[in-house]
Amino acid sequence: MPEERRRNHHPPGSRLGCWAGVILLAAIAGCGSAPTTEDASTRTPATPTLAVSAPSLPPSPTDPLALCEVIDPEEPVLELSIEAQSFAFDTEVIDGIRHCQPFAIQFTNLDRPSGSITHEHNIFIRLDNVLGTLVYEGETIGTGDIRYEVPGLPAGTHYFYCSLHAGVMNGDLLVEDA
Ligand SMILES: [Cu+2]
Repeated sequence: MPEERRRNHHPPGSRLGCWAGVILLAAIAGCGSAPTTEDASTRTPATPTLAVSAPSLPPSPTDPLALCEVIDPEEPVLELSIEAQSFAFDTEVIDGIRHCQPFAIQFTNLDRPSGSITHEHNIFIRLDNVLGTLVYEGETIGTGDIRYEVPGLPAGTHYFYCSLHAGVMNGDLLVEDA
């Protein structure tokens, strides 16, 4: 019997709560809509400013490597080799690569651990110069060697470097026109 009374007691209470909630929601919605409309109308004068600034933005950059995506699958991969020793590459210029020709770099790191400065090296490549788009990140290795397989790059003078010692390990990567 006590349980029956409890069961009877609850429904009216919760129904009342429900109605109170609906009324409250309606009140919030009613209050909320007015300022929103005002906001929209006050914001309207700002729109021309946005329209003016939009054309000054640089055009959306296209993927520089997309240019070389359609290549002859028979195109031979150019094999190159580079050594690193005493925190220097054995060349300051990589050349002989043709426009969009994929190439491979057999990279040998002859430096050995000494002190706290890392002896590990890698080869990164950026289009055009040190500030250009990063188009290749070769895996960092300690003493030993690794083969980097680089996709074709558009013709131009690009920039290669070791990301860990960029100030002293860098050079030009030349890709010829045809
Ligand atoms: Cu390095």
